[in-house]
Amino acid sequence: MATPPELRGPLPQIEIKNIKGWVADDCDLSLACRTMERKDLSMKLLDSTMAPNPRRVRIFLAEKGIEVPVEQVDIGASENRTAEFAAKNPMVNVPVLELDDGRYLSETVAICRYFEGLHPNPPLMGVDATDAGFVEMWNRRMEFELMNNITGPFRHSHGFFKGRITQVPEWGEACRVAALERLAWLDGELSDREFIAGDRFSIADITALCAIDFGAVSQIKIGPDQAHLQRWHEDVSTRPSASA
Ligand SMILES: N[C@@H](CCC(=O)N[C@@H](CS)C(=O)NCC(=O)O)C(=O)O
Repeated sequence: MATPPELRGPLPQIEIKNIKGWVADDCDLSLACRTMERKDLSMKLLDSTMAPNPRRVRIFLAEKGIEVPVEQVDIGASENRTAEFAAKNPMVNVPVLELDDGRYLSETVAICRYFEGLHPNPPLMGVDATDAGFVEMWNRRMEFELMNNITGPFRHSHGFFKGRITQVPEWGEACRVAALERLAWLDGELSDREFIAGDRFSIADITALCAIDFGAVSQIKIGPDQAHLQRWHEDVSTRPSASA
């Protein structure tokens, strides 16, 4: 077999040392030495099946058909609050993506943004600059207005967070009231479009779904009169990714 042009000529003087995750099959400076092969993919998602934010990443990956090795972090046993975990993410929360180069990427949207860049299809964060702007707007609303208010009562009243954060039960109850108001508002928004950010499923739907499903732990639910929100919830819940 002929040697491809880019591989002809003098062999480069390269020293192979400690390139994390990459090893050469054969280091006798033959052709094979120039073709490095991935041996120990170290990318890993630090996950918790108990929690809504890691679920956002799992659904995002499932929508794109990306498989990433997953490691469960037992947040119930405070495994995320050890010095070892804090060295990976000083915010001591999941999800965290361990990259192949050994760095740790945290924050749900940052992780999703990374995968959107690597695997643009199907687009979940907008198809052009305008669309990306609207998807971002809706995703932030779903985070700030829905996720934060829906998780508020749990964070501020439940034993899980005792000793983890300063709990202010009155604030948790104010969040409950706000969460119910936001559900009513979202029901109206969904009266004239299929998905949260328009006519295409996006990260904003993922955030809203994970927030609303987590509401069950605090008895925050879509109201029986909120037909548009119910229709949307049924649609997005029946997508195969919802079980990720
Ligand atoms: N802003 C972060 C929030 C992550 C977060 O709140 N993670 C929760 C689970 S949903 C967590 O790890 N909680 C455990 C704890 O606080 O001890 C993100 O978007 O990823």
